[in-house]
Amino acid sequence: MKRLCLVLGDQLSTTLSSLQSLKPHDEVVMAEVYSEATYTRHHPQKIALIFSAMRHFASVLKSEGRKVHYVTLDDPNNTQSLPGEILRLSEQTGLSEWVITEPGEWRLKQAFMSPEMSGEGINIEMLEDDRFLVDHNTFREFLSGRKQPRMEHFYRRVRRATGLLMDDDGQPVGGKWNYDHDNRGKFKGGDIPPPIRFEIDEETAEVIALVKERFGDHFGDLEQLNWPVRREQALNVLERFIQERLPRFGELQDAMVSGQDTLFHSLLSSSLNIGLLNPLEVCQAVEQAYFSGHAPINAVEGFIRQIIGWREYVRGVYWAYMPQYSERDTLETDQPLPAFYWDDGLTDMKCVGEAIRNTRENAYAHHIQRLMVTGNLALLLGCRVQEVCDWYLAVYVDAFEWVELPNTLGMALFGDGGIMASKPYCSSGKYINRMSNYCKSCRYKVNETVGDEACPFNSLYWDFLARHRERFAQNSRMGLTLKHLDRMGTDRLNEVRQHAQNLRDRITQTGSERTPNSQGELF
Ligand code: FAD
Ligand code: DLZ
Ligand code: SF4
Repeated sequence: MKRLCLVLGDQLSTTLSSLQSLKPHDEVVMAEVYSEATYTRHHPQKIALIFSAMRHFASVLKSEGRKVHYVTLDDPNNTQSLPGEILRLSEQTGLSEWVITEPGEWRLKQAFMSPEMSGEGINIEMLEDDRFLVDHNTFREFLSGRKQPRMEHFYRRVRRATGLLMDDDGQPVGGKWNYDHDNRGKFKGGDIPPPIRFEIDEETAEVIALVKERFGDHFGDLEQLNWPVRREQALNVLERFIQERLPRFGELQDAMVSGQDTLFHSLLSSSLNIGLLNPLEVCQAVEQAYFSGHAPINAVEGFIRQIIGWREYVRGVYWAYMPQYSERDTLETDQPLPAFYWDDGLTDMKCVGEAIRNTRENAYAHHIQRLMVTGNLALLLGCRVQEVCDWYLAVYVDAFEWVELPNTLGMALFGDGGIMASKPYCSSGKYINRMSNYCKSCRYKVNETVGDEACPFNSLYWDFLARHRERFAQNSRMGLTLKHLDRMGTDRLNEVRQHAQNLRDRITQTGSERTPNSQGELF
């Protein structure tokens, strides 16, 4: 019997399980729909990337002889939702048998498996997404019986299972599983290779115009689109990363530098997440750079750990704990996300302004900007978890809920109470000063805690610890930090907490941490 196969905007791999299962006469459906483009207010570059990559992928399938029903956003018959398009295309073609690779997000899986579909006589076979290295059952088996799951244990299993960076005798190459200790350098100079700039082809230019017209009011610039929309471009980014950036990737993985938005990072997340590249092929290419002597072990191991460790781990956590996971809020947050998250012009904090500018201009910020600048600040302020998660889902080109949610709710906000992180990733301005050159050109003084010139991270950090003292006292990894807090003394702590409270009030009332001048003006 002839079947239809729905391919989603982040399933652009010819090796996709659903595509592999098709017979020559089966047909493919791809649809640009408003409901996906607006379920959160995605950055315009993200929408343009997905639409352009979808259009290019449809051309690839057609060139291979596959019949593709491609529904554009402005098709007058478009129902503007994916379930709606399943029903419409079924009626149009007279076909009711569908095959879909499991979507990356829980909400969409629910929508496809809903009784409404079967009630309409639609039969959907859902296949596993085998572009990931670890399936749901294997991850649940890893979790079972563990009170405190740890990424490191999981990572070693995946190393063994894939054989990546493993000796013939089953030992890790170089003798150690993890070289993170060598990966905490500050940038002290040297050339930083610029990212590749892609030429905009006709297809992409058309999409950019469409997105500007329909979604131009979303946060984010769309002057350029430098994210790969075709597999060949993604392979090009991979090759350039290995040649130019990988050797220093490890050492400078956590560094931050003013005006340097990408440093030695790979810029591969969007290509991996929408399916232009496969994680195993990426890791094997990077592993080869170690064996050929091109890149050191700390860089190669550090990179491979991000992909077969963190990336697979967050996906496992997402599917093991959803849908309850998205409701978690261990630290009982109640503050609004500051207005400057949507407008970098509203803050004088250099580190925050840089991260948000990068986000606006490129739909990108590297990991430490996401975790230790914007994530850390939202954590210290006590911003409402759901609001913060929605921001991260909207603003990054690589954001899909399966990867964004555990990283934001779990890793950055400690909202899951310790599944993703054994202790909160919280810090004062000291950490940012150690890892960056931001503080040198910031209007705030990183060594001051109270007063108009004090770095806001400092008072907020101590206030955060004091606010959650009782809870953190249960966590053995927080012992030293709490000792520092206790050493502060009550009077000083009260003064610091009052300063933090004033800051929080000002941010809520004015959208900025700036102190108004004598005329009450902020800017
Ligand atoms: P590199 O630094 O070059 O790292 C290489 C690859 O490792 C990345 O491409 C990515 O595929 C993988 N990786 C690294 N860290 C992680 C991680 N923690 N989780 C999953 N994969 C990882 N990543 C996303 O892909 N989508 C998101 O929506 C996303 N949201 C995040 C939100 C927060 C609050 C934080 C702290 C991290 C988030 N990350 C997310 C993880 C990470 O920041 C990005 O994957 C990375 O910055 C992408 O840039 P890159 O490709 O240059 O990465
Ligand atoms: C992110 C996205 C956007 C913006 N638009 C579409 C679309 O029009 N059609 C489509 O099939 N997929 C789109 N996507 C990707 C989906 O949102 C993604 O497949 C789900 O979030 C599951 O990960
Ligand atoms: Fe950020 Fe504080 Fe440093 Fe300014 S002084 S850049 S606010 S850490």
